[in-house]
Amino acid sequence: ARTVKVAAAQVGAVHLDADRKETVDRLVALLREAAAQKVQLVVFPECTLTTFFPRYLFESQEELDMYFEHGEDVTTSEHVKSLAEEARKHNIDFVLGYAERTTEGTGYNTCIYYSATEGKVVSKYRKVHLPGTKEPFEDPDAINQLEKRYFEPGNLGFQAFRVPGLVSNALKKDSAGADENNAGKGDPILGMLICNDRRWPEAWRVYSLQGVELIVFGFNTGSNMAHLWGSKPMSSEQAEAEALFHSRLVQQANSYMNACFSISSARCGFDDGKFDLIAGSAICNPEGHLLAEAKTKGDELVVAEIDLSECRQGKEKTFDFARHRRIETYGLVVTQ
Ligand code: CDT
Repeated sequence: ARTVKVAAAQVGAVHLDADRKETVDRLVALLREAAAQKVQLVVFPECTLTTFFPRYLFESQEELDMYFEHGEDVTTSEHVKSLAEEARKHNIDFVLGYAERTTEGTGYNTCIYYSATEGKVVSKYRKVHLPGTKEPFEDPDAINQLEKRYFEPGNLGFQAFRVPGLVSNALKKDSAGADENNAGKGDPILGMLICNDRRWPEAWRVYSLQGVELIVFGFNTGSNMAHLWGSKPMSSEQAEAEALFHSRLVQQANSYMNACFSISSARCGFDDGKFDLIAGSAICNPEGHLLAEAKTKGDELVVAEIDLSECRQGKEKTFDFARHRRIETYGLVVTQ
């Protein structure tokens, strides 16, 4: 068995004027709760440290920059430092989403994997699929989604990585490459996505071709994004149910089709008394079944024990990509 106890640390409302330290204190509280339950890996949402600011138009660069973390390593920044210290203390790994401003000044929607065993960030991912528009909607009632204005598409690709220290029986010699033939041996192979990426099968498949056993992602999904998605008019209850349905659908279907576990973590609730975000943080197995799901729209730890060896059936039998894929017929996917 390759057993790991994992959690989605769902984070409820974070308002525009939220104090960064108070927000991080909430994350530390979730991490402590995880420690009490002997969790080994905690996944925090997309842009966890602030409200989901791309819904606002900022004319001033200075004001916008307050929502970004500056520099190479977020875990050494003033506020996040305490989260990393807490993680080392309890020997818990974590994934954290945040808005990154590089030293060259580029903005990315980023997440990192922090390994408590290594005491450092072992992988970084920058969101590839940026939804929304560069210009705000003219309709004053529309909810903006200005990610294309504030971020560049991620430039790090979908790089699978090994995580040391998570499973006790991982043999060093088997931990060499993160690739299809090495799945199920050595340290676990992980991949990270961010929010809208979860709706793109290509992103999952590029990871599964590297033998990924667990894909993790955070999200901020509006419960009624009619302007963004051009969906037909429906009641706010129906719109929220539909958004939640699609969120579950893509997580469950892609976990099954790529023979991997997945953890999704929501930034949710009612931001600024106006913006409603769906919850539904969940842990899914490689057969596409949800093992645990959030029950609230607030701060909540969603926990499950997963056995990564359960990926083997899909990877070696049901799909066995090397044997059954027909790449000579897939050209259009990357040429158009
Ligand atoms: N953050 C993000 O990528 N959200 C998109 C849609 C916008 S809803 C705020 C999503 O795919 O959920």
